[in-house]
Amino acid sequence: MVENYQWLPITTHDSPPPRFYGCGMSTTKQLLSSAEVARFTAHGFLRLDGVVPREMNEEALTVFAAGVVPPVPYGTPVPAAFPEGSFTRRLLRLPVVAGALESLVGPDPDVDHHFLHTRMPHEGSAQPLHADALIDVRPDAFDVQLMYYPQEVTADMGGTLVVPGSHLRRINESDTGRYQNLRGQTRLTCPAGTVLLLHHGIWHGGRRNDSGTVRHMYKIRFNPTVPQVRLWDTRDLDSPAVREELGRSFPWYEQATGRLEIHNRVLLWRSLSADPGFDIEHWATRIANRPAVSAAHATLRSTV
Ligand SMILES: O=C(O)CCC(=O)C(=O)O
Repeated sequence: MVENYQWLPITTHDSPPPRFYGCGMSTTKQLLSSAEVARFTAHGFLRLDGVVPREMNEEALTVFAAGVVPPVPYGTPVPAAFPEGSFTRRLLRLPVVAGALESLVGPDPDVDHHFLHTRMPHEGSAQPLHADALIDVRPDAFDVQLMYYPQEVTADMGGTLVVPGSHLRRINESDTGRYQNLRGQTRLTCPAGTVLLLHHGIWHGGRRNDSGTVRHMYKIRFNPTVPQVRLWDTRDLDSPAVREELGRSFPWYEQATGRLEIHNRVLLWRSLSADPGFDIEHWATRIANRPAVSAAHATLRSTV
């Protein structure tokens, strides 16, 4: 049975040529480029392949075998949630992880919650498609969910299904569960030590594990504590690659309604890049044009 209607395999479609950081790793925080943040803004996630060193993956698998992670109260700052020296603190300090996270959610985010997701061998069922938590209409802020895979995830291990470009279509948690397959959905296969960073609104779900191996994924949700404005390396802000990423369509988008996704993306990019005039095909500019309202404001201002 073919589960996915992938238009391209996840490894080439969802990220530029995978970035492998396993050996010879720099100790300097590696901020994302504008093109990478634009890609995240369009896709709703960013993939960092094999960025966690082998020894840490082995350590994680030992810790995760117990099946639980210590509870963290909602909204706890990272240093209080994960003490110095703990596995999670070291994971978050890896330069590529730290840089990507800071680029999206800023320095010193709070931990919303964390959870160890385990899919048992031959478990017989998949998780319905969902977005985490309540419907969320914030236009200029988002949480980031980190998903960490300590082991190689092969096609039969029930890797996380993600619907690229779904994060700005506002839905309520599990109401998407009735959708079985969407064109362009991707089911993760990845090398050990892979990290995904996802917009909180992304539609996703754990798939059925048909293998004989337990499959772990450790998820941490982060809340920003600063405005999410130009937090990345903005040197390439005017590069054509940025506009190219932001104009991307996805196979499941409807001919007309799909434009709303790009419109909402434009609004998010205006906020992230502090560029209130940014647009694609004049869509956001046209429907924000209200001369009567502007004239009324001008009159009001001139009379006070
Ligand atoms: O197990 C997975 O791959 C995904 C689980 C998940 O993200 C969830 O339950 O929200």
